Amino acid sequence: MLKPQATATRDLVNLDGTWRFALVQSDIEKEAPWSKPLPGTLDAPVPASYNDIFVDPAIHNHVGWVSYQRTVTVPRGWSQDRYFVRVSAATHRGRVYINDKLVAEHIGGYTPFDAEVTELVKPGESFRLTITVNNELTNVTIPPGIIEVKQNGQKSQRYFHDFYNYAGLARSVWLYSVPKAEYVQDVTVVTDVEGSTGVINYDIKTATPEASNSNSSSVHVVVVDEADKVVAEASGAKGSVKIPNATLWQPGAAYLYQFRAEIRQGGKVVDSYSVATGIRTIEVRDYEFLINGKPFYFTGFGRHEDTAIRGKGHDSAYMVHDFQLMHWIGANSFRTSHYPYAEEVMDFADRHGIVVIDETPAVGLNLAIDSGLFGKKLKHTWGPEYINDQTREAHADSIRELIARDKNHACVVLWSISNEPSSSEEGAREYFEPLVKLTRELDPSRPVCFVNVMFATYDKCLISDLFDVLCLNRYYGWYMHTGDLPTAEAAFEDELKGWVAKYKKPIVMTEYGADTMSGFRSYYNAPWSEDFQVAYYNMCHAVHDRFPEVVGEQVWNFADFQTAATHIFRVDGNKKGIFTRDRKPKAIAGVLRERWNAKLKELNEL
Ligand code: GCB
Repeated sequence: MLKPQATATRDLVNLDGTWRFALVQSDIEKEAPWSKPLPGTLDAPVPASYNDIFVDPAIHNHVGWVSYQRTVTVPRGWSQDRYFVRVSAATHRGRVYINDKLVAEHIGGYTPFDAEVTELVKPGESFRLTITVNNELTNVTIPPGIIEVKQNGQKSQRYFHDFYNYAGLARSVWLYSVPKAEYVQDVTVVTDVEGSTGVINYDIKTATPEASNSNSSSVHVVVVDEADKVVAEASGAKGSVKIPNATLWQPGAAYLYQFRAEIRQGGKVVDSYSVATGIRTIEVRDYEFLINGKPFYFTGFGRHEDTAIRGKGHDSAYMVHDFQLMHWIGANSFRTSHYPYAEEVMDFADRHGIVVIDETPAVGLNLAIDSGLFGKKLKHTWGPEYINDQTREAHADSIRELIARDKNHACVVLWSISNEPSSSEEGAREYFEPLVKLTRELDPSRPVCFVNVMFATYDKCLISDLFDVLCLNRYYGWYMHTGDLPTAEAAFEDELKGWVAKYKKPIVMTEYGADTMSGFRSYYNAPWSEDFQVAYYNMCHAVHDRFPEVVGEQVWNFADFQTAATHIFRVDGNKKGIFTRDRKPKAIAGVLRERWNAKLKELNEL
């Protein structure tokens, strides 16, 4: 799915700003918030999660629908166009109304959708745009959750993932146009390298909504380098173009060509769309992860889209600052834990040569963690009562939408289809096999992983052989052998030996970390102190360095982040950040900086 862009044949109007806002208090069909101006006096910023904007527990804790509303005018000049409202994310379910009419509904809180307006409002006219957003998570949504009704009749939301269920319109809303007669609907690029020649294999889909003169039109591609020089051209909707002496997209040294798909009619360009394309290869060979044929070592983070007040709201200042911090500390990669991030973030990673493990929102498919941590009776994850066939369909949709959105990003080197599912529980294999197959069909060009939870060790995990890379989250010294680093070290090393002996696959440590209160110092390395965090990471790194099969380390987490208030072992959120929530470094930051910059130097010298 293409991100809207302004070109000579397309326009783009940004609808961000403050919108009218109201909770839906009763039955949404009866209240019909779209049918009239919203009641009350609240305004909400877009993009932002709404939860922390207002000083009102009723809004913060609301479970159900909310409404956003504003007036939009269709530009006068759009009579030859089709036009759409594009919602970059409505978490977790969104409906779009043009005046009184429902024009789109979408489930899945972190991927975009469009609503066509063309037939409903003429150019130059205004309309009431209402977007209703629902934050409920059930056993058939991704991520899943459970809704309970309290004694007082109010709904409450439980979920099994460790980040706050921020909701609303956390990413931009747009109005955009495409040419009515024929336009570029989708572009897929897959790159390759032959000696010093870069190859872009492409597939362009066009749409001809009005049974039209498409016979007389043809598709062309033009590839332009960073100096704006045309370096290759070709004709046809499917094929490949070659770029002699291509500059490759490298981790830490990005280079992007503009791959322009054009529809031409009688020599005239009637539509064009450009995809920023980094030419690079990815390969998993034995236990190596190769980018452009060279062994790669992931340094960096599991992250969250999370800041004070905005929640998951996209913010360019935070984005640029976070990338600056990653550069400063020597991070060459991150994982979009635990959901697809804003498209702007993916574009930025492409531009700055940061490698991304791109993850679906399939997190919390695990009732064993909850039972294990709190000593509750073990409940089964896989089966009709919780994660069932319908959930798997929603999961499949989340994979389809992630790949449709992010397939052209050079930065994406690995798809992660789930974080910490209950992979050692009976039923996991039956659940995952078709999803792995689907991912490979949708994108044969990239390796696939899932992220393994600490209980599902090499002797218990039922699905690791289905994947290309072993991604392990391990908390030896924190959740296990808390504070006892010598015992933790021995246990961690033992487990890694088990994985290495059983699988000939690269291992990426996708999570390891310790909660740390910024400013708490201890002569005795007490857990929660900055000193313990340093000692903990030094222990883990000593173990990583004993295994050539470990090809990456992404610490948990980039910054402190908000979690559900019902997690009594969290005080105002998860504190495993290397940076605080407002991006101040903890003592560990300097230690990582030294280690990772040395690693990057080694990599560059290979
Ligand atoms: C995990 C989860 C992550 C949590 C983390 C923790 O294994 O993948 O979402 O935040 O542990 O800090 O407990």
